[in-house]
Amino acid sequence: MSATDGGNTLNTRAEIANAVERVCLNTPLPVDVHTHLYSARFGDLLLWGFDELVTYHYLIAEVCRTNRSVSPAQFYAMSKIEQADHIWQSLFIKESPISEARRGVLTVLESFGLDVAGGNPAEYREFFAASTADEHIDRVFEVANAEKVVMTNDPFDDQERPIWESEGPETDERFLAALRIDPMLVNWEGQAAPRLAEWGYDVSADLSGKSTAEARRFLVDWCQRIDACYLAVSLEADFVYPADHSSTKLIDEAVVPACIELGIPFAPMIGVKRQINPELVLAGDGVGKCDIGSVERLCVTHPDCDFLVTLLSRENQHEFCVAARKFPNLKPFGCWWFLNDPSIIEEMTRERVELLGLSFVAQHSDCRILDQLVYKWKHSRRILAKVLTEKYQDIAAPGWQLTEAQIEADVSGLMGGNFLKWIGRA
Ligand code: HDL
Ligand code: ZN
Repeated sequence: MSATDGGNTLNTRAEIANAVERVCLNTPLPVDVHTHLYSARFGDLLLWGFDELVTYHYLIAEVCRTNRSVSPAQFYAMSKIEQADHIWQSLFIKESPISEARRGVLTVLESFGLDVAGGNPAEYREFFAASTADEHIDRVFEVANAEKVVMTNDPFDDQERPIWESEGPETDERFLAALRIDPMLVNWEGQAAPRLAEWGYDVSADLSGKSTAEARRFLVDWCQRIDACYLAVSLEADFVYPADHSSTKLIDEAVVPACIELGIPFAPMIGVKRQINPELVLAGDGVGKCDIGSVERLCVTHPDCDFLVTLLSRENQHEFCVAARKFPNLKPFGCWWFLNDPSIIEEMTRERVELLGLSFVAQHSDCRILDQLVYKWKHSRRILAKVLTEKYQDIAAPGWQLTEAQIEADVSGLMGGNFLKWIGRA
């Protein structure tokens, strides 16, 4: 796209700033590339509403450190409503709800036109109770100005698997599928091999015989069953590739060949330290710096496979950008989990633009609760606007001519449009 395509040139710093903010706040979100949301047909796997929003595991971690009069065990023994009331009192009423996860709840309530100052959970519960899941999905996608989200679909989940087996691919076009295979690469012997054998795949715990060919067949079968747009796994901070470990053999002989055969990216998400505090259950995971060399070796060993990668540690981000400069088949995405905070989103987005231009996916929400789609993107859009205003003003200074249409194309790409083009689903 040339500088003069698509309308009037933006001539001043103020015109650029206004245009960038307008575009970032109003461009439809083409796709949120990683969420834990589900379409309505998955029933109670889709979480939404006040009590789910307030008992998000990020807030469970915060309440367990803020109000130690209730132990994690006592908290988890409560009902969902008791948990929500406890968090609301501890984290919103008794002290300022100033953390990002608490601020997000306020943004959601305001976005639905609810009385934030009133702080009345009964009113909030009444609002959500008045809608069906289908109605609320429509509302959230409209308020968030979102077009699509990618789900996290786990064939090892006994509640989710039968729905795919009986009903086939997703019919709600707003929900794309991604196959999530943690047990295969994290616990092949104890978890994945027995299940695949149970499902009729000729595999063994020691990966002998046809095991990797059969593991590949399982992946192809499921990616076709759910029409997966990528194949994902969360790997711990100590993940190493290659290694004398079943994960290397499975990546080389099953995962990568399946991705190449299907024409979809492999999406390793690396850096979690699982259950550093088991008492916190889902809120008990931590973060660790991973070996960027393993990412580099994956990309150089498999040049015909595309890698959609996110790393959990802030300390990995600069070397991650440098690695992405070296490997066209490596696309960084999002500010994942503990990085999804304004100060770090700004730092990461700035260094990614400076080193990668527009060839990355700026953000994903990681939403577990449908309503979070509203706040996670509302917050990120503003930060994207702040960074891009500066960067566009920097290139306009020596005389480069900018139009709003060009900025719209850039922003839509950064918000997931370039991922959809990359996988041929734009
Ligand atoms: O493994 C993942 O996909 C992570 O995003 C975890 O689900 C984590 O618990 C989370 O929700 N992070 O935001
Ligand atoms: Zn996630």
